[in-house]
Amino acid sequence: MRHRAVLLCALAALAGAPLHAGPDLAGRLVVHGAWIPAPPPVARVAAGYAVLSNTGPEDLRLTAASSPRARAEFHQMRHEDDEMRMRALPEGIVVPAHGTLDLQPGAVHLMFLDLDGVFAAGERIPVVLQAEDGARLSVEFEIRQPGPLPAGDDGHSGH
Ligand SMILES: [Cu+2]
Repeated sequence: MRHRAVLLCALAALAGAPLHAGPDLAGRLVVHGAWIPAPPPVARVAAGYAVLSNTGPEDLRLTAASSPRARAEFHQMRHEDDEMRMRALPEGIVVPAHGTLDLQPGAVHLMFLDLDGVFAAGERIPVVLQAEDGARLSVEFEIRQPGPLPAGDDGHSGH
């Protein structure tokens, strides 16, 4: 009995540990409402949105994101020549000191590429965000059905 309790404690400690050793971003970065609009089953890409809050006194640059379920890149949508275009941000994104950065449609977002399997509504996709100093934070993006389709656009999706 006693051994079992000790083992459970050890497992619980492991489960709470960051995915990788190294400094932790917890306490400097808070992530709220991380979600992914459920992509069509055949899609190979999906976008992730969230509100990132920097609780610290210095700007925080995030330079990388990773997930076991996809390749992840920071992207930006921008209006160019009357078209919305998306470009990768290899230099990363900056969450201002004591401020927030919204990853949202039409703006900066997290792009998931080469999806591993279907991203189905209800699933939670683990993601590790990494700052330029190497500190990391593990978060989960919940896959949700996007808002209702415009009226008249649901003719082919019923079953
Ligand atoms: Cu993108």
